[in-house]
Amino acid sequence: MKPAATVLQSTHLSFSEFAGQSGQWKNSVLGSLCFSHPSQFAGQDNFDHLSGPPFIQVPMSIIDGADCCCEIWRSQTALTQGQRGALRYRCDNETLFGVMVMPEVPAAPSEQNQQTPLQHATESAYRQIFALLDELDYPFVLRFWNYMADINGASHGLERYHQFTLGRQDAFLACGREVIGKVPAACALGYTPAMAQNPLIIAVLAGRTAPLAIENPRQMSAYRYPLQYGPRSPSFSRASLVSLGQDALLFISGTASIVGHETLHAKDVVAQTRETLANIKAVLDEANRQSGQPLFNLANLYYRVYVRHVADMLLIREEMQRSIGAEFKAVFLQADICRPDLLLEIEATAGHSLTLSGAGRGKP
Ligand code: 3EB
Repeated sequence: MKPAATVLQSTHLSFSEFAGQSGQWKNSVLGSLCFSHPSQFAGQDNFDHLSGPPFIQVPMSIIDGADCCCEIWRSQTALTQGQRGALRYRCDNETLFGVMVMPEVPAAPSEQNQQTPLQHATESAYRQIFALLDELDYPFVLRFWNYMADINGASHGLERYHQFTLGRQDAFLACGREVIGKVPAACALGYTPAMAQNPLIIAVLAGRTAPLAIENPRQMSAYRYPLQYGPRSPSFSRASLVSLGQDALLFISGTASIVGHETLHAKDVVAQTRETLANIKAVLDEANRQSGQPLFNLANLYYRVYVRHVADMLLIREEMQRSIGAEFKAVFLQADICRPDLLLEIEATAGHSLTLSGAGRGKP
């Protein structure tokens, strides 16, 4: 039998359950992502932003799975923490979790080479993250999470998501990172401008053992997307398969109704859901093939579903039940997807070490 103790665990709790944990429990937290309508973050000041575990607050409303807005990564071993500018992190011997909140401010005149504020914020954030990973020797990114305001908007003649992919790839190249092949799993979503500064919000999980970058045979690799999707191809893989101790963790990137490089089923949310799940299934098959064991299936994933139109949620959930089975663990959030014709995007995590508290139904 596998020992119960694991290196890295993920737990899903409500914000108040999280805040109410003991100091000792919080000391074991590497970092977390909390999703909530901005008004719900108010009054959560009992959370010590400076000395507590690094976490990001993503201003997206929960549509379903309401008790489960925080994804919390914990470690079994001793942690250290630190800060470099706006980048906060905690790490154990194997993994580092970092968070960064970057306001969009125009580039200083001296360094201004016609970068838009979002492009500049993105390149700067990614350069700082890579510098920290190099300095502390966590060379391999397992997963990036990216959230920005108004992702479908445009300025300076460029869609904002494309400004982001431009700044991101420039930072990858400047920091000697590969932009083809061995690229990290990621997601990139939009939130409704809600806060004073509407910053770019990034979380990163990095490690010391190279993950396997998984691609999807049904989809063109995103890093090979043609120019019509922006001046730079997005630097992410479809999933990363990570070995930590005896555990296998799978991070499935944001996945949508894209086959080849084209969006399918514009305006048909049920068909987009079915296609998205077919893509996730293909990624799982690929992960199982590459790990040589049937470790992963649709029923043992933890899903985060980003829904453009709140009213579509029930149809999406019904279609997920048809494809996965009646029982699955998911949180549904309202978010904007990077292509205007995409109505949803689904990401998922799987791993033997995952502690899943049932999409909010169970207590920790
Ligand atoms: C897609 O497949 C949908 O730019 O980091 C999914 C996951 C998407 C990650 C990213 C974008 C990103 O192209 C969009």
